[in-house]
Amino acid sequence: MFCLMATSAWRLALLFLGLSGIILGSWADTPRGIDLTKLRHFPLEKVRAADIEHEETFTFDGITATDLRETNEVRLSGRGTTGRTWVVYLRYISHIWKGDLDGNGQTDYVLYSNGPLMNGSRTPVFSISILLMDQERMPVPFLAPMYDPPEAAGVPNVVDLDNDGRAELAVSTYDENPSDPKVGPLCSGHWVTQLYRFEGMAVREFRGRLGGINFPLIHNWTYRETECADSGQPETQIQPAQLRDGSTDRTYATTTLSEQPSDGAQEFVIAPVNGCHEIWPLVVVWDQKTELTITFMILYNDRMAGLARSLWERRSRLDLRGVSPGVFSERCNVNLVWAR
Ligand SMILES: [Ca+2]
Ligand SMILES: [Ca+2]
Repeated sequence: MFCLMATSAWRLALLFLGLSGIILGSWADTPRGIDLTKLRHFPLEKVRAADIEHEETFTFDGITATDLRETNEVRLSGRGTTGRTWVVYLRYISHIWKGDLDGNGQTDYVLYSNGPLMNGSRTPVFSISILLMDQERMPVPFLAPMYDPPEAAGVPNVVDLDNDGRAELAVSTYDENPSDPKVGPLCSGHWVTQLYRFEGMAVREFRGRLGGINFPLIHNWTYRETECADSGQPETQIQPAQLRDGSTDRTYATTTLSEQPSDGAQEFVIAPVNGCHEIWPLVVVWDQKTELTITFMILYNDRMAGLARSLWERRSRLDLRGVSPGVFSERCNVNLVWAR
């Protein structure tokens, strides 16, 4: 689903474009069918609306954010009310917002970043990283790649559509599965907007009608009459929209690493489970007795591979949450790995 997974497919697509001489647009010039700025927003308080600069340390609410220049990452660290420490590693932070998303009385954090995905014109170039804080002030993470840029005024994706004081998160994704049969390949597709709720220290997809909108909201787009001609006859077979499983509220499978991870590898090779032999985790929680370590996907450093080696050496149990089949067989996208 993510473009990291589809490098080869994109090479083929670019080759096709090069050969055909067609110049197509991208997600930026296709209608999404929903304007997030018009929705009822959940009020968030701004903590910071500027990059954390190289080697800077920034403290808020007892949490310390440090830019680690050598490894191109930002480390957040804090301590729960029981004295247990927690550490979060992520690539970059451009904005920090806070608010009680789930209504449990504890302030949660919404971090906006560039990346971590790249590579291909379908790639969501931003991401929203959420730390839900439990009653002991320990964080539970959630990462959603985003097409929407951060805004100084607020986070348009964090909404309260039913006005109950609890937030929902609207996440839009883009595909090129044909939705218009009368144009050629890469000339049509879908925008899908899925809605998530924060419940029980997890993220659960909501399906149904809320705030006058049916979710998931699927909007077909096509380049017919612009870049792509109407052929007047069926060219392609319509395919369903890609729906993403972004939920983290239940464990889909439990497994272990089955191979010693290689240097720099972002994927985990696991004992096969539910058709997955390799996984790309967006976030890994390593739940140890004295410390909780959370690693968001970071490209171009060895953080995830080093973590995988530690999990391999300890034969840690891995709970997989939010599992979607990958573009290629047996390699799955996993929203959250909880390792013990
Ligand atoms: Ca909360
Ligand atoms: Ca709500």
